[in-house]
Amino acid sequence: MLPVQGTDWRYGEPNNGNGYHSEDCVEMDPPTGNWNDVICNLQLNFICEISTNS
Ligand SMILES: [Ca+2]
Repeated sequence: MLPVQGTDWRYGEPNNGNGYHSEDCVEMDPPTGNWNDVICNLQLNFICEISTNS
């Protein structure tokens, strides 16, 4: 597995819950795919790792 290279945060993110709570996980916002830091006990869909060689 390769480390994350680059970022694509939504405007204003990561905001760590604006100081109200800790946000140590990340979701992707459809349809842009921009990132948002979120609390880690949310049940969300997942993405799978794919090869870039195909
Ligand atoms: Ca956030």
